[in-house]
Amino acid sequence: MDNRTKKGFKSGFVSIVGRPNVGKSTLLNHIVGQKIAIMSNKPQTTRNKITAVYTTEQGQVIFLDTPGIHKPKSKLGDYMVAVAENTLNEVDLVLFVIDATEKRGPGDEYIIERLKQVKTPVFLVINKIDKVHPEELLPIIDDYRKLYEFKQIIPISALEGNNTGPLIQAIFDEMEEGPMYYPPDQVTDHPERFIVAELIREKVLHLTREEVPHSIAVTVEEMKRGENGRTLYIYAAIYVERDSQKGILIGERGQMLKEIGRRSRLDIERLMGDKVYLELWVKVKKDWRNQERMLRNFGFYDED
Ligand SMILES: Nc1nc2c(ncn2[C@@H]2O[C@H](COP(=O)(O)OP(=O)(O)OP(=O)(O)O)[C@@H](O)[C@H]2O)c(=O)[nH]1
Ligand SMILES: [Mg+2]
Repeated sequence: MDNRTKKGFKSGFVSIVGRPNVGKSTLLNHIVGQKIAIMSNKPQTTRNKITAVYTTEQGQVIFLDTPGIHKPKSKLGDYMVAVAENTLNEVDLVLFVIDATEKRGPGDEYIIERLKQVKTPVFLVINKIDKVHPEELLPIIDDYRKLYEFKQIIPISALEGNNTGPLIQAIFDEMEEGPMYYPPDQVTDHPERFIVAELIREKVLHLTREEVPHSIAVTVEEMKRGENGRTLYIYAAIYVERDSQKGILIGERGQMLKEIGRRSRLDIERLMGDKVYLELWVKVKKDWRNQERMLRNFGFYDED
């Protein structure tokens, strides 16, 4: 029977919010079993709202992964935080993710203040429990419970999948009967070009340090199939803010760019199931993170 007409089919929207680097994107990818959102150990990895659709017999949950909420230092930062905060009102449930290994800080308190301003129910998801002793969890739970009336408090490891089954069940329990918004085989509504650009950006995040990861943007300039229909030709540009960063990305005798290209190609081939030919350029665009026109060019602000 078509689920769309099935009685008892549940659906809803769930936003995943929290400070940078707590594991929001890792959780999203784990739930849908596919890499939709890029991940790295650098804070502020996610820059846009990333949609992932999870469909089962029980229903359909649309997860929104959001940029980590932080004190913005650029127009891009302002945009990122606004994206995350704006979801709070639009969804049926919020997952507030914290890192069990990090002390509660002003960033968490700021988020809790925002949560108090909306009526949306909130689960506290304590992530990275694979890194702490179970005894360390109780004080964390006690501490947070005093600050806000969470509907549920669920410790998990998004990386290892510990306790994520009960989390998913608790999410479904919170959803009301509703329509199937997306076809059951669809996992995201982002265009392939966006995901390809993100996968390239992820490799740069993995291979560079300090300010470089924050200073780059990636655009796919062209994506076309070869005559045999099997090979995918992709031309992409990596934008940096300074000449010195361009030097870092190209590397000695071009080794760095070659490695970024190699790793990206493997990931893109896995995603597309086709052979990929990838050509990368590095371009300098001074201070692009503060230029509205450039931000628009790179696809930020698209939604408003
Ligand atoms: N040990 C451990 N590491 C984790 C877990 N979940 C995520 N991580 C790691 O934490 C880092 C950040 O993960 P992300 O998923 O990119 O974090 P995020 O919250 O999306 O970060 P932003 O997009 O920057 O806000 C990565 O190095 C992950 O591998 C977990 O359950 N256990
Ligand atoms: Mg993220």
